Amino acid sequence: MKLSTTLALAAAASSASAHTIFLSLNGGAVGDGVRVPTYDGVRKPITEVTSNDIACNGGPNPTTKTSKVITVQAGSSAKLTWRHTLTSAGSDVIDASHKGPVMAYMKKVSDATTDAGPGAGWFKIAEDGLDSSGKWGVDRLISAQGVQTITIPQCIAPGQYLLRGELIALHGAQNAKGAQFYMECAQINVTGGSASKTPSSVSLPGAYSASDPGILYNLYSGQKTYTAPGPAVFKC
Ligand SMILES: *[C@@H]1O[C@H](CO)[C@@H](O)[C@H](O)[C@H]1NC(C)=O
Ligand SMILES: [Cu+2]
Repeated sequence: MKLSTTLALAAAASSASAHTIFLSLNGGAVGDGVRVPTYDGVRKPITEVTSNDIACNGGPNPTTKTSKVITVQAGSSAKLTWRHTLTSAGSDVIDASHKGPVMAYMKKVSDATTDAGPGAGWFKIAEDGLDSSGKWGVDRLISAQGVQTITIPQCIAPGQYLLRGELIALHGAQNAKGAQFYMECAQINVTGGSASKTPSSVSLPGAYSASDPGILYNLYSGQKTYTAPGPAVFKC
């Protein structure tokens, strides 16, 4: 390997040393049906909530297309695996300093392989913020070796959706644009949904504002509560 390449890789590794990626769904291969960044070293958190990149990443982190659409049964649990890099083990999820909520959203689409993500139609299906003992969703995600377990609502319509896993790291969120947003979108085909309820939905970008109390948030001031940004979790 050329020296310049070695130095570039070392620099990239240190700058990315605390970040995280939702890289596989239900034990599938990395990037199989999940749009992951093309290369760990250029991965940057999204900090601009009004950017289209807040939906399914991209922008500073080009994502890899995948032709796979993962079949998921409505009402079943789904497992989203988060890792520090595309090749990290389960002991390397995210730096423990990156405390904050772990969430998931869905959006009904006509073709999950081509829908870019930004725009209307997003509804929140999971949210794990701060509990009464002071533990964060990120703490629980690390304990679970990076596996976020959620339930796909039973009452939604069958068909194709984007499933967006999101983690917000709040270690710098006391400053404007200091919250770091990590997200990727999986391409899923929901089977067996009863279609008995239609979730109300929001736009991404649009649902978040830089001054939301869950985005401009001081992690170090001893606050005992936390209100995650975005809509309430949709319940059947
Ligand atoms: C989604 O599931 C339905 C019902 O099984 C099936 O007819 C359809 O072909 C599937 N679509 C994709 C893209 O997997
Ligand atoms: Cu980081």
